[in-house]
Amino acid sequence: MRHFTGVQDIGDLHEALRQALEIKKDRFKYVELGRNKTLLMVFFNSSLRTRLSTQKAAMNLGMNVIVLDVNQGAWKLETERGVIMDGDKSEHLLEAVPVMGCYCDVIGVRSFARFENRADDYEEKILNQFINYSGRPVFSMEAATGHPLQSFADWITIEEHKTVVRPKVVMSWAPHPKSLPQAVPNSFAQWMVAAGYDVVITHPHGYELDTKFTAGARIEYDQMKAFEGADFIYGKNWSAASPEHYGQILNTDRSWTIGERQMAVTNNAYFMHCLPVRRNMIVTDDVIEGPRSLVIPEAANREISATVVLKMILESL
Ligand code: AN0
Ligand code: CP
Repeated sequence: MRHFTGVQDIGDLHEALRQALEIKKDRFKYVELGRNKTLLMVFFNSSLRTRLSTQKAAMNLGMNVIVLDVNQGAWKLETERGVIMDGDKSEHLLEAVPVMGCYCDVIGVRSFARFENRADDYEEKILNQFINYSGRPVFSMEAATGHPLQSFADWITIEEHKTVVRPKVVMSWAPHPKSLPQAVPNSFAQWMVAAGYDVVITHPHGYELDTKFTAGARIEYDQMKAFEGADFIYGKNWSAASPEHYGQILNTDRSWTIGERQMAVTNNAYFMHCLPVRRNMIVTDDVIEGPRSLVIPEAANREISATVVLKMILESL
C-alpha cells in the first residue's frame, strides 16, 4: 500500500484485522521496519487522538517524527492556482508540499472540509495535492470526506466486542452547535458495509450523506425504530452534505441526543463515538459513562490502526 485515503486502500480486510490483533499483542514487533525513516505529520486542524496515536504508532515502528501545525508558526498557505498573491498568504501549497517531501519518507495530512466549495472538498483537493506533489506516500489523518484511521480503529473495536457474526450497527446523527464535516460518518458507513455488518443510518431529513459512502446501508428516519435490536450505536453529528445546503446546520432537535430512552430499545448495545464529544448534545453523561460505552477502547485502538497502516506503507517503500 502506498497511499491510504480510504478502506479501498487497505486490501484484504481480514488480513488487516489479523495484523491489527498481532500488533496489539506486541506493539514493537516491527520496531526495525522504520529505522532511519521519518514521518511528517501535517495538521491544518486541531487534534488530540490523531496526533498522539499516530506519533505513538510511528515510534512503535522505530520511526522519527516531525509535526507541523500549519496554522501555528508556518507561513499562511495559498491553495488556489492563478491567485495574485497580494493578500495575507505568503507561500503557495504547490511549493510548500514538495519542500515538505524533502524532509521525510511518509506524510500524514489532516485537512478538514472547508465548506467553501463542495466540489473542492469532495474531490479531496488538498489531500490530492499532497499525493501529487510531495513525492511521498501520503495517508489521511482526516481529510475533507473521510477519516479512515478512525473507522479502522472502530472496526477493530467492534470485532473485539461483538457476540454475533453480523451485528446490527446503527449510526445516529445527533445535534451539535457547530457545523461538523461528514468525514467520520462517511468513512464509518463505508467501512461497516465493507465489513459485512447490518448497517443502519438514522438522521433527520436533510442530513442524507453521499451515497458514494453509504451504499449498502439502510436509512431509517425514525431514530427509535432504527435503534430497535441494535448491537452497536455509533453517535455522530454532521452537517448537511447536499449541494443545496452543504455545510449547514438544518436541525438542532435535542430529542436526538442519545440517552437511556433510546438505548433501552437496543439489544443492550454498546455506545461508540470517535471523540471529541459534546456531552448532553450528542450523548448523555449516563450513556457515555455507562458500562456499555466503548469510547476509550476506540481511542486506544487508534494506535493500533495507525501502526498497521504505517507498517503497510513502510513495507511498500
Ligand atoms: C471533527 C469532526 O467531526 O470531523 C473531528 C472528529 C474526529 N470534530 C470536531 O471538529 C469537533
Ligand atoms: N477521533 C479523532 O480523530 O480525534 P482528534 O480530532 O482529537 O484527533
